[in-house]
Amino acid sequence: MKMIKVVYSHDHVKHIPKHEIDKGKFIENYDKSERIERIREKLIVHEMGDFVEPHDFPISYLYTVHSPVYIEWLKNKAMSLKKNDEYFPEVFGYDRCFDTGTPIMRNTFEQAWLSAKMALTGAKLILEDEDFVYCLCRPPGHHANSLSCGGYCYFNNAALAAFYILKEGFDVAILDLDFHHFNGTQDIFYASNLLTISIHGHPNWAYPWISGFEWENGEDEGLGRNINIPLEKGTKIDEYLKSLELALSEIENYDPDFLIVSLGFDTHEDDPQGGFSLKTDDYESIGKMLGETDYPLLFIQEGGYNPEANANAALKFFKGVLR
Ligand code: SP5
Ligand code: ZN
Repeated sequence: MKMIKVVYSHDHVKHIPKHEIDKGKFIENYDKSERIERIREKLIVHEMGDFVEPHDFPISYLYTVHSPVYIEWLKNKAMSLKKNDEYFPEVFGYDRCFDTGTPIMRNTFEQAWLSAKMALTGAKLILEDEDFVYCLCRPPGHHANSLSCGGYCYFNNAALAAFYILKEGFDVAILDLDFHHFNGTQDIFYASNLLTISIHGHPNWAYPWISGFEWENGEDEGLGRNINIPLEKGTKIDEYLKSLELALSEIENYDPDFLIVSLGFDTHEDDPQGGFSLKTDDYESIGKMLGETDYPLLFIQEGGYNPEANANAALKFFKGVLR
């Protein structure tokens, strides 16, 4: 069996958001370390992962994507907290956050930066001639935009990787397969020529509700360079693969040097946050379709909230990719 390079740091387990507020009530936070740990164990047992630690990078890389106002706000807010504090940002204007699922703890800045470094390391490796690299990022990134956190995300890992690749003089596109619309990634590149595509639950019935509609096509230089493919509740693999085929044909027209795939297994039928009906075996066909493209692929982990389903889906997915 071929192996996939996996960027992973065990220190992600120190990111422990305890709660989130759902419909006005405190519930347990869904971003648990098990959702990554089960994937890691599965890849080890099946001898599919060649694991590497994230490298160190200057903190200045954060400023390629995020505004100094936001970076300073997050850093100062985190530093002001005590050991077991969990701060829920004010969503309406005062704080730099757009939902109630994204608490800040004393080490949040550090943990989000660690996750970002995994993505930057992946970008570095893919530029150094790897065909496929998988970054086991946690916390996830695709809901965070230049100015705010949200949806368990603090720094946009995929966008940071994209800027790293651009800076080296190469073209890149971003395809987002997390169940949720990539509102942060869309925002960051909305007026940019860089192609961004997302397949997700329709905002009429799925988080983040206010974005992800088909008519959000980009603006200025980026007009036509953002493509949203919102799908119905209970979407099954046939419909999903049709959408993926459409996305990949757009990417082929654009013809980037590299493709970043924001990967979330919350599209699985057993995911507690999703609403699609993809089965474990389906991920092999999804992986295969991606593996057959001509581009080096950089996979960035986003969501997926059923640890067991994540692990099973990831195994099938990478079997498909490596075929
Ligand atoms: C990275 C990522 O996947 N973030 C997703 C954040 C979604 N949070 C939504 C919370 C509100 C919906 N709660 C639905 C619970 C269904 N049991
Ligand atoms: Zn998601």
